[in-house]
Amino acid sequence: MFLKKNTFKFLLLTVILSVVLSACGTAAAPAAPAAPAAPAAFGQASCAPNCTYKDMVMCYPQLGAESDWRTANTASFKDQAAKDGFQLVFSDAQQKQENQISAVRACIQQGVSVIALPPVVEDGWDAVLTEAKNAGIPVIIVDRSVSADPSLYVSHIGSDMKLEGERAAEEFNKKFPNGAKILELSGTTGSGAAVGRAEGFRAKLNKNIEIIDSQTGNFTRAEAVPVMQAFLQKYKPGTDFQGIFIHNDDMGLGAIEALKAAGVKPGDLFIVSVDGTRGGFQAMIDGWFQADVECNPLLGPQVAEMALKLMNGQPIDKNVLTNETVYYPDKAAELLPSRKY
Ligand code: GZL
Repeated sequence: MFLKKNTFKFLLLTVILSVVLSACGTAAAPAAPAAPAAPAAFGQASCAPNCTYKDMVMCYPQLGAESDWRTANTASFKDQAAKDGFQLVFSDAQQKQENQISAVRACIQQGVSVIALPPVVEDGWDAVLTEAKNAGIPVIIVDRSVSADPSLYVSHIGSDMKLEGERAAEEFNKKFPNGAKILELSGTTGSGAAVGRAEGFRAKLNKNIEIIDSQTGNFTRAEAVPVMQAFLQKYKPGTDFQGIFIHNDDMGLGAIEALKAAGVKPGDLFIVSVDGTRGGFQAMIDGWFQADVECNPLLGPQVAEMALKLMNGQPIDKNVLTNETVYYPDKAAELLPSRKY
């Protein structure tokens, strides 16, 4: 009897032990350490990947209100903010870089989602762009370019200013196959628009066409009047010069005022302007401009889309060029009613 009882106990113990050991043996292996979460993309917001425009605060430290082009550019951003429902922190720097830099610093302090910067000139942005980067705020350069290292901003969207200059030169090359002497009324000194247009113009202009003088009108109608008056004091229209390359329509309208006062008639000179504003179209209809190279200011929709992608941690292109063309008098009257700026 003793043997039976102990055998039973032994067998029971064996069963218990084997159940316990097998349970241990089948215990889930320790979970592998969770893979580290992918680092957030630069500029990604805490609402990612579900940010909407309601979450966006865009800083737009506009450079000024110097031209119809700039007015249309401002409206493009304000209209898009109203349409999409994002907050636009807008300021007007009155064409002074120090004012733009102060506005960017204020936006950094505010902790905006994105800074869209339309730089008045190319140089002098490294410090404030570094401050924005160190604050984790992405910068999209809008319209004109900057000379700062591209690592300091996420993207640039704007026109190919060199191509605009080349397109203007091609008009003079076609008009004056046997050569000519021309004047240049250039934009804001040191601005990416003026630098690029001047560079492209000279690169493409035939060698038998001579630029006998060039002065800046700072992209404004008012400043172009005395510049054109001074040109007319020095050079006889038609005799000393046969054409003018003007970096934007507003300066072109100022030049027309001075030309009219000096007795010059539409068509006496070959004038090529840039922007393609309503004023430029009217100058083509009236016979003053023989071509107007398009420069599109309506960048608000694209920049808003780029900014929302950044907030949601999505990649955006480093360089976005606007598609543009050249307008001519023969279509100006037909197209004028549909012009948006
Ligand atoms: C060009 C833009 C220029 C326009 C001018 O992209 O920066 O500035 O050509 C404007 O009309 O003032």
